[in-house]
Amino acid sequence: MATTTAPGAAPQEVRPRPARPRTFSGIKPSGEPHLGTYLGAVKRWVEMQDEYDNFFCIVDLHAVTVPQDPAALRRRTRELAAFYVAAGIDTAKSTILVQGHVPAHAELGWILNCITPMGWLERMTQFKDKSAKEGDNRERISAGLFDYPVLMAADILLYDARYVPVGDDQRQHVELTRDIAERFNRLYGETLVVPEAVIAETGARIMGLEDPTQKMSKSEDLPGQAIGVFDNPGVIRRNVMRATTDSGREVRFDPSRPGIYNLLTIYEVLSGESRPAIEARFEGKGYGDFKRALADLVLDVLTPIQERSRQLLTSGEVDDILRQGAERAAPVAGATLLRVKRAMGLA
Ligand code: ATP
Ligand code: LTN
Repeated sequence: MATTTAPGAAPQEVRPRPARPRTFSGIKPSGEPHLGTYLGAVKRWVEMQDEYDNFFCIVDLHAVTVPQDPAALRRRTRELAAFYVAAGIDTAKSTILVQGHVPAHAELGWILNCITPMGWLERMTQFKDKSAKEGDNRERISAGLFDYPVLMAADILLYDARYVPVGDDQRQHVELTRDIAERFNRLYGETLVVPEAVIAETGARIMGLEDPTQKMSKSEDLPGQAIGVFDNPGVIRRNVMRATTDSGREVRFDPSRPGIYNLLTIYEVLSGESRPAIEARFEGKGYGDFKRALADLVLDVLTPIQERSRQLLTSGEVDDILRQGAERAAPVAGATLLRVKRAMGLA
């Protein structure tokens, strides 16, 4: 770890200087994690983790911007942590933490609220989309949903993260984080590291299986839209076979055919094969053969992850990982918070 501060000790004012550049990213425990979250986020984290000093978060405080059942939230928080580990996040290289276990997130969130103009938040497309789903009814949309990107900025800035590996839908929130950090630094002097989004060229926007014009999402109402990473094999196979495709036959990467293009993209990211190699493999075969091969591939990847997740959850290992994660994260976050407070005259 980059800091020498012992867990529980008073945070020191020194800026933590990690030997490797920092990364920070997170996922909400608000629904079942799906293949889009895996391909757009977790798989990339696993691939990048050797080069960086990583903090991967389960952002429970973001989940409660919309109503959550308490028991389900508790269960999903543990399951998501188990999924991170089972998918390959190595706690020797990366810290896994629950956002709500480190109070500095909420505290810096409040402070940054006070330097973030309302106008910046009003331009966030995710807020516009999510509030449109509620009929733009201001009585039903929480202030937390509006304010959500400021808490995300606090998450990232607390760890002096240089890189934020996310899916394409989070690009605007990382840009906002940069604006907030720059504004803080202008107002109070160089204090915060200005981060950058890291977005893959392929797989950063996996589309739904039923409606391939919409992002695969856990808050979608269409039952076959997402492949849940914990779904059972029968459900996964059925949903892949039923995925919406056009009436063509050729298995080719053609962006004007969004259904088959999306399935091929999933195949590409999961297999690591090149597009020409994939097209050659399915030359002369129909959509049915391709879908069967895709379902096999998805199951080859997800089945061991599901088994390992189950072990981590039943053994209680995941709870130890999260306890240790909070202990490692708290001093790093605490040091940044203290720097911010000193700069503003709050400490
Ligand atoms: P919701 O749609 O309910 O807001 P979500 O399904 O987008 O949730 P998040 O927790 O918001 O899930 O996303 C976690 C990470 O996964 C983010 O980095 C996000 O960009 C990425 N991600 C989510 N969905 C996709 C997708 N369909 N394709 C690629 N990346 C995705
Ligand atoms: N807003 C993100 C989740 C998120 C996040 C973060 C991602 C919260 N804090 C910090 C990266 C870094 C989402 O909706 N997927």
